Amino acid sequence: MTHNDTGKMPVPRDFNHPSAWEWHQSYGQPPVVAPGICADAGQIRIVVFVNEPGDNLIDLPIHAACFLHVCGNTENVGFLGDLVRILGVATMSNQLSRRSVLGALAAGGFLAHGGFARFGIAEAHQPFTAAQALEKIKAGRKIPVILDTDIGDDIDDTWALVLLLKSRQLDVRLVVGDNRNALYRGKLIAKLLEVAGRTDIPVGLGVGLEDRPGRQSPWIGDYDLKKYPGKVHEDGVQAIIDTIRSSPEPVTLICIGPVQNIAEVLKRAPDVAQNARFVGMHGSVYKGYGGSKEISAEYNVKVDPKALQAVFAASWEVTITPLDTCGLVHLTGEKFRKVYESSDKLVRAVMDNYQVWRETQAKKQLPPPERSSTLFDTVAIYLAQSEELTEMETLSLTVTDDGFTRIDPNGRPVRAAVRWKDLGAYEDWLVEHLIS
Ligand SMILES: [Ca+2]
Repeated sequence: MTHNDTGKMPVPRDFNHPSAWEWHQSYGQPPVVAPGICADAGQIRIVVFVNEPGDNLIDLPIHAACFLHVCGNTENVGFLGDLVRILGVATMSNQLSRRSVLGALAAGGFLAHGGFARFGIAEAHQPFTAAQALEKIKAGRKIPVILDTDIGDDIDDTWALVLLLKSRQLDVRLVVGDNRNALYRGKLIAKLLEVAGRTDIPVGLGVGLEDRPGRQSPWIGDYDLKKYPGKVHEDGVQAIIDTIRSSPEPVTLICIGPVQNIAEVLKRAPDVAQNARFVGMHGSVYKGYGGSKEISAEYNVKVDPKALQAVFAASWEVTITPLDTCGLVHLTGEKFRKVYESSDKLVRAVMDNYQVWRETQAKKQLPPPERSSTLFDTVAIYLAQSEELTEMETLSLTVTDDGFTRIDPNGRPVRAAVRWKDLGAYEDWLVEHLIS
């Protein structure tokens, strides 16, 4: 053991549980890594590899600052029981399954017993939090953000991108198209950035370089992405990685699509979770579509549940607007009219796209709209810069394979905007920011 800088607490840099050797004897094969706790590169891990490294490795954050990597099966319950005991969870059943051990750790048994401080490890990586980001904004500073968007399907992403470009608090470093059909989405993003006069913002092409027509194709017309005056990254996933890695201050990743890009980011570069926080429009916690009492398999989750599972397994802070809040946002009456009649060129672009989108939906000319569609994604843009109008709850959530975000003691902590304090005030905020 060594001592940390304060000299007060022993730091078990390479702490091996005494039963590692016994385990080795019992099972006849050496562990790939001796079970125990190690600290490296500012990242603390509990590492347990049992026989099949890589085969069924699962990553489960038991605390935003920690990873638990377990590779093995329920034959190793005795060993896992030892691990649980050294972590201070004394009353576990002998019939431990891997899942129950993980669940017990995740549910706070580990942290409640002192967590890593129990072992004198104090220098764990601390994730970038919403509180820190909002503090910077309150102090009058902009925060760097990346937008990952499936713009070009539902129209709310177009509203969200324009809202983002209007923000005086958010410094947009990159916009990447999500959910495949990357060339179609890239053209739409680039043309909107040209309208905004913001070709300083790079465009990234996400996973799936197809160029299929979409509902906003008539607005894109014959726009040539090669002529975009700014930078176009053909590998948008790598652009996200590079932007986060090279940012001197942590990045807020705003995700308003099914996050296949982000799953790929985390696969290639799990370290980015240490310099970013995740703010997404995802899921359904207490309410479903249209405020229904039945929760829904929300679209951004259902398209690719495994992608959001990867996001939830990463060690960053996760904040979401589920349908509970974002699914209630529409502009009607005078509020809609203010936007509809605005002469601002970006708002005109939104309205032109809205008209095209409505026509492609209905296959016929419609009368001028009286109201917006549901503006789900705008709420993620809002949450990246303010939480004053929403009630936030930190819930233990799991992404199920059928696309639900369920409250589950085996889940991970997620900050969710579960209710509006004042929906009308949000609608006013939205209109004012759009037409400003
Ligand atoms: Ca979207």
